Amino acid sequence: MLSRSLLRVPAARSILGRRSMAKFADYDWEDPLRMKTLLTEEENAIQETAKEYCQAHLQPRVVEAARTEGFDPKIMREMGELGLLGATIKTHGCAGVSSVAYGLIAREVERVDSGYRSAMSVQSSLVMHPINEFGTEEQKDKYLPSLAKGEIIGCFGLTEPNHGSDPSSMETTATKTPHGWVLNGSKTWITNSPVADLFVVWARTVENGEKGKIRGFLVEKGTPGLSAPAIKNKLALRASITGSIFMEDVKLGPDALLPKSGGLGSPFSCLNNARYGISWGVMGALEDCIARARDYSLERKQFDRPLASFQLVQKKLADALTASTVGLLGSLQLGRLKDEGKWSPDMVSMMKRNNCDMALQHSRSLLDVLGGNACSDEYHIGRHVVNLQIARTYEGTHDIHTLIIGKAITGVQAFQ
Ligand code: TGC
Ligand code: FAD
Repeated sequence: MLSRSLLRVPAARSILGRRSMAKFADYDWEDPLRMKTLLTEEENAIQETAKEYCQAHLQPRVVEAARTEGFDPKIMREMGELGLLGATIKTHGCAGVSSVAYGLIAREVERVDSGYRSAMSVQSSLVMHPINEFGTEEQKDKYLPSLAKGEIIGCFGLTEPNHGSDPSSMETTATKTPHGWVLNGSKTWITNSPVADLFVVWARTVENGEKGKIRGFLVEKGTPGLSAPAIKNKLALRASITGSIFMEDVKLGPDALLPKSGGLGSPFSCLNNARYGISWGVMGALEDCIARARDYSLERKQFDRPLASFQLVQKKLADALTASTVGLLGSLQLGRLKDEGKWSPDMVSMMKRNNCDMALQHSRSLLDVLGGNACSDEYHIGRHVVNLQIARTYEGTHDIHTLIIGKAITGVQAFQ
């Protein structure tokens, strides 16, 4: 027994009294915990702009694009016109918005398809960010404005055929010569590479026969020795284009080096931003699955009742909506911390891992609601499910992020 009843405390009495008489707020299944009220006016407006574009211009294209593996590069120009590319950068014609606004853009793009979000986040976080962070003023002036407008497309080559989770063992080399650098090696599973005008390639430097640090290089399309064939017949992310990068004695001038890059921390700093964006994006894909499964369950009848009236269907919707609501609030808090400079990469790993896992688990469960129609691409959820398996894999697999978080908790490294 409490020695002093809570009800004797005047403030508590009045709170409890008010609560018992209160008229509750309406429950909005599209925003159950009123996340909109935590966003600034500007962030809400940016989300609305992104949503209008994505629903009017990307959604009508996506089924055909996924069927034919047909990525339309015009999409990058359209996104550029709206200021969706490199949106957090404050100079060179970029929008200079908050990290939260960047997350909201990723959420709206991936509500349509993870592949479109991939194309957008590679351009923004993995190409424009390293140029802005590690480049010279000349490199920034030369590339950032046209990347921001989507006039040129970029890609990011870190993964190699023999080294995915462990990029520190990469085999690609950049050998110093009297005239600059010579690149040799290959990269695989590279988003945008077959349509890229500009390649950000990570390579281990070799100077006077000695291996040095991993550094970033800017390679333009058409440079002799460079090729980037597409990887066809993918099972997922079919609306985005993915390829290899082959480099055979690719000769570059000294100005191809991103001079402020040095060590694995440089590509990882790009991944922090992209992983953060993915944590928002996959929640958009899950929200789309929830909306579609809900509509379907209200329309479709079995045993003379709408599917929505069955408890097992309601459980799937309730579990999925709880996961998307909690995941979005986690990403929002992470975004605020990022903007205040109070974040760490381990926090990003936590939200990337959790949200990808939740999105995959619950979209998979909602696919059941469609019954046999799950088999048809016109119902969209199946496309999200296969995409989300890869969102859980790229930018660090689920298990790699488990080990990053485990190391942050215990201080003990468990990678090898
Ligand atoms: P480790 O010894 O832990 O670290 C090496 C150096 O890097 C620094 N570092 C970071 N810096 C900034 N941000 C981070 N997140 C960082 N993580 C590590 C670290 O401080 C250290 O610096 P220094 O100065 O002491 O040398 O590295 P490790 O070799 O043991 O590797 C650790 C591990 C496994 C976590 C890491 O290699 C990893 O994250 N692997 C996953 C690889 C990955 O995420 N690849 C993504 C490829 S790009 C992609 O998938 C694009 S998909 C795009 C799309 O379509 O959306
Ligand atoms: P592996 O590293 O071989 O891992 C295989 C399995 O082993 C995984 O389950 C992994 O978790 C597990 N594993 C590995 N090491 C450990 C360990 N120490 N402990 C426990 N388990 C472990 N890369 C780029 O550089 N740029 C891009 O633009 C890009 N886009 C991509 C687009 C698509 C569509 C895809 C599919 C991939 C893309 N990637 C890109 C590559 C992606 O980042 C890698 O696939 C990913 O990092 C995993 O590497 P891997 O495929 O070599 O798997």
